[in-house]
Amino acid sequence: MNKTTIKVKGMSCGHCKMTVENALKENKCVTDASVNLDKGEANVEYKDCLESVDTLKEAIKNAGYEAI
Ligand SMILES: [Cu+2]
Repeated sequence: MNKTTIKVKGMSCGHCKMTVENALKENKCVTDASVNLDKGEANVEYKDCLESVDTLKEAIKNAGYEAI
């Protein structure tokens, strides 16, 4: 299992947290996604089938937040 932490800008409440987590989990290679609102980070676990972490950043952007 692979893990990565992505900095996410623009999240402010539980709704944002859910939106970002669900956007990440829509990727079938993602096995777990949890957002830390205080740190402004998303911790993601994913399988080898994920082509690139950029795919996850794109999903966050499409959900309306900024991935760094
Ligand atoms: Cu919010």
